[in-house]
Amino acid sequence: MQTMGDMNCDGRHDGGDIQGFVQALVDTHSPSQISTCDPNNADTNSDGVLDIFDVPGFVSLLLN
Ligand SMILES: [Ca+2]
Ligand SMILES: [Ca+2]
Repeated sequence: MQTMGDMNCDGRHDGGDIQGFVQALVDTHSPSQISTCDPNNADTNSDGVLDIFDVPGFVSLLLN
């Protein structure tokens, strides 16, 4: 199962993941408050950093 980009670990990429994704990017120093999922799932370009450059990959996962 693809977990990258699945911010709430429900096995799907949809609007429900957006909040967790945004939170992972803006607050990289504390665990997500809305999910027990790994915040590093937001690292869609797998460079080890959660930042703006992960947005295109996340959007792509949502659309596919
Ligand atoms: Ca999800
Ligand atoms: Ca990244």
